Amino acid sequence: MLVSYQKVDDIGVISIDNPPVNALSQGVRQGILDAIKSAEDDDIKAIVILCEGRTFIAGADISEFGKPVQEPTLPQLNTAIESSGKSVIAAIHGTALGGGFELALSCHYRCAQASASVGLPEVTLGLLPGAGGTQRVPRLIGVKAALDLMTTGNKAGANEARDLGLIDRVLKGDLKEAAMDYARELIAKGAGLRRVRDISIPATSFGKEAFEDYRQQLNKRKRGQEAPQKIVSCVEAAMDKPFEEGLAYERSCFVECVQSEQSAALRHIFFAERQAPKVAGIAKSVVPRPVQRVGIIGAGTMGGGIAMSFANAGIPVTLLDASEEGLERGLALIDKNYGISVSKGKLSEEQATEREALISGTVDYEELVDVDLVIEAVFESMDVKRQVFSRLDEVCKQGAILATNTSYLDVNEIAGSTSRPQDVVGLHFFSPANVMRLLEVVKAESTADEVITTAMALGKRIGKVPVLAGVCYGFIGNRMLRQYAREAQLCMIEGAEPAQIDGVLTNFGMAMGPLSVGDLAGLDIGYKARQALTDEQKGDPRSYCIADALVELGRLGQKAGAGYYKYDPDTRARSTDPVVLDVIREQARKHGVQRRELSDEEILDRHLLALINEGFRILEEGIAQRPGDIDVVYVHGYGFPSYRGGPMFYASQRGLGNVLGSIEKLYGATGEPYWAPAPLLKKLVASDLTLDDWMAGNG
Ligand code: T1G
Repeated sequence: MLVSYQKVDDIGVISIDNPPVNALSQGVRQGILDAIKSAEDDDIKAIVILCEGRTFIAGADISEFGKPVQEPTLPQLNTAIESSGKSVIAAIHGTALGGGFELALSCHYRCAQASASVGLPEVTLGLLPGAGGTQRVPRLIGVKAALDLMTTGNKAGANEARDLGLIDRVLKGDLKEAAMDYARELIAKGAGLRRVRDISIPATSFGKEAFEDYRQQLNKRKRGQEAPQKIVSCVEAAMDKPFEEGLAYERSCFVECVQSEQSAALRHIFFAERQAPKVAGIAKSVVPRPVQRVGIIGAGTMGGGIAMSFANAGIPVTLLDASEEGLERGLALIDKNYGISVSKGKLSEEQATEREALISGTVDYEELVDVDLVIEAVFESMDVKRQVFSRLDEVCKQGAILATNTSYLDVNEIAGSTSRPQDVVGLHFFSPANVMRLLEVVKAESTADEVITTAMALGKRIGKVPVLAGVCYGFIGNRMLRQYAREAQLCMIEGAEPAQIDGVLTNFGMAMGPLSVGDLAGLDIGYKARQALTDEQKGDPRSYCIADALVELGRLGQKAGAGYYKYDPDTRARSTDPVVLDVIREQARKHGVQRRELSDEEILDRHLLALINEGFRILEEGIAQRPGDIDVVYVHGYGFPSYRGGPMFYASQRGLGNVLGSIEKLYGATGEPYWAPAPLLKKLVASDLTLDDWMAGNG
């Protein structure tokens, strides 16, 4: 039964039971409406609405979007609740989000368990609160607080929500009992019907110029996104228009958002993130191994960041380094990072201390005998890694998982240096590892299903988005990045300046342009890696000659104050450097490249199509399970704009025929093998199939 109604003394109790998160499906909306009508006719004095299971309503049912709207709509339901002749009290536990919290706002009173939180995260789905949230919230807590709540999508804990005025009472003890007591209290004092819609917003509280300033801030904070700006307009309407007109305006803006490409993309990412950790072909009976203690080899930047990821999840970590000074340096960096989090207000002193205390250091492998998982994060050299793994093989207990953080080396070869290849897996974190959410879980030939299941569960437990990858050079993300980075180099030597290339990609929505990323990571990393390769392995010299020339000039990137750009020593602001333009022209001359004007469109297309073409190859080879996995990799590991859904979703929205045609043009113009269209792309276009068709087994 999705919704039940029962009379308890003089209180009607409406209980919702729609696992897993009590989403407001059509059946739930109808059930609540029917229950409200039943309660109207009962001789009761108040109505309590609460939910079974883990949480109060977590929002509209996102899976219904894109389908025909079925009545009663949520705004209709909320109007019925607010117009009720009986006081309606929302009793909140877990997370009351989106339409769930909007339903609570249409109630006359709201109470919540101290552990509960409330929020309007619609903006993270490219939407806006479309069931009265933009009209009721500013009436309850004022314009500025309402704008902050809705444009960030952040949750507010019960106490903060009460202090803001979003809820009236923080409950103690059992939810239902405490909510019933609160209802009786309201009845006893004749609290009556308190409709949020009747509250007016002081006209002087937020002027036109304040709204304009807020819009400017959003242009920076939420660059390129449509929904945040619409939220501002809806809140402005709450000030300027009568409630019903404000609701109607909100509804029209909401419908525009639901139909927008940005919202389709963000909803795709929402579900793709939750799909990614599910591994096809592994039986549900395979349960994760317990992981209570973790060891990490290598106290460098990556090892330290990984250690923090586990400590942040409350998992004790033993951090091992080859030398005392290496270990000290690593622990000092961890301490510094926690200090920064505290100074930024992201963590309290005690939280930071508690987490840091979970990380202990050692130079002795014998201290790893009891760990359930070890993650190696040493220098990217196969010899070094093989030595580390054979040592771990000697020391670690049976059943311990031995993981490598390598970003492109062959995990099969690493596994081969142990007597237990079934326990070896790749856990590829992204720098800074305590911040970036992506975790590539690399399954080698012998990796046991149980190890993969454990890695996926652990990835979620430490707040990452785990994605399964097969073994190849660069797995999913770095393999695609090589194609993308090549195009940046070729566009540069053919005629574009670094600022134009980075400008085109950041205007598209990338967090950073490819050349700025190079300067951030350090140009010497690629340079050193290339020294170990033959000319044949290095590929087209035009794709690295500029980088090599800059490194040989000592321009290693941000850390050297100069790379593709020069950096202000104080502000680290980036600016074009004529020296670099001379280097580019010199390398073009040296390699016989006739420079020309490149359009922004050409630059953008070449970068995106390079990612997409490689993505199709990765799918075809089974290196990634699904297109959505590739999208999650690029959004959470490489700064691809989530409101464009990732490279493969973008390709689908653009149309695979259009994508193929554009790639074929590049192939025709260059004759380069990497522009040969991926066979899977050609096959889908030839059969007029989409990637969804292919995933459904029709391709
Ligand atoms: N609709 C449908 N399914 C949902 C859902 C939703 N709103 N929220 C979660 N699920 C599914 C999810 O796909 C997964 O399914 C399972 O529930 C567990 O989720 C009119 C229009 C509530 C904090 O944005 O933030 O209301 O993979 O793995 O980590 O203004 O889910 O098990 O098959 O995330 O414990 C606004 C979205 C909607 C909240 C729980 N609401 N959800 O986190 O579990 S728009 C949201 C969450 C709206 C109104 C507008 C989280 C959670 P499966 P999970 P979790």
